[in-house]
Amino acid sequence: MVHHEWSLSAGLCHSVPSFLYRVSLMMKPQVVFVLGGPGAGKGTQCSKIVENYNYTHLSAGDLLRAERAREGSEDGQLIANYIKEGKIVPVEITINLLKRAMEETMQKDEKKFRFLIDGFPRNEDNLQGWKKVMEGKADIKFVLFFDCSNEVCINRCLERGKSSGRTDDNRESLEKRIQTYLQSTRPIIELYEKEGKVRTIDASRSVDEVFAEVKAILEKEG
Ligand code: UP5
Ligand code: MG
Repeated sequence: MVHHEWSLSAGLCHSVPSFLYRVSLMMKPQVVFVLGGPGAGKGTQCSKIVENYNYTHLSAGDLLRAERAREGSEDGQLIANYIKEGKIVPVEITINLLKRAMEETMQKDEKKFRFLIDGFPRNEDNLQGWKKVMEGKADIKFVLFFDCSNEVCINRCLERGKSSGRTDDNRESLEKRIQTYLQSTRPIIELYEKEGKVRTIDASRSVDEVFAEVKAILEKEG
């Protein structure tokens, strides 16, 4: 009897389950983590990706700087201190900002479910915080890793510091940012490397040369 009912509806609604399956996949955020040293070009390349592909760029650093500037923010002072010292803000703050930004984006337009999460996760605390809040709720497609020497990173940030107004684009903060990157962020990239999830790009070349490689990776990954 049960079998009979099932076979009747199976013929009738043949396309419904696959449609629902597609919708459920569409609704789940698809995430690319974008990592690399300070000034490696994460933000620059993410902007170019957004111009050419259907991705939303969320820079954890930009979200933290906006929260730092927000009047009435309880975390503003803490964020300011951490950024200047090149230290990584406790994940409870960052993950809430990221989650809210993702939700707001998808509420406005449900087709915007692809995200470039730039500058996160930077350490073990970030990784655990992501897992606690987002595991099962978003898929990590891969990690784009912009690889370049510390020297190139420092020079780019010092150059930008002439006009950026960023409190951490000075030699003293940069030394600390580089140390944090080497000690805390590289091990996270290595963890993803072991899972076969890292796509490494030589970020020391020109913006256009780097982007050509980014494009090749995105076309391949689909
Ligand atoms: N430039 C870019 N590409 C170039 C190229 N190929 N050739 C020549 N020049 C190039 O680029 C940096 C500069 O280089 C620009 O002037 C650009 O024109 C030029 P950009 O694209 O801005 O590089 P990006 O990698 O984004 O550098 P950024 O300084 O943003 O990297 P950081 O990772 O240091 O900064 P972020 O904003 O992510 O974080 C800042 C701080 O916030 C952290 O140190 C930390 O304190 C805090 N933070 C957290 O605590 N938690 C987080 O999750 C995120 C941040
Ligand atoms: Mg940036």
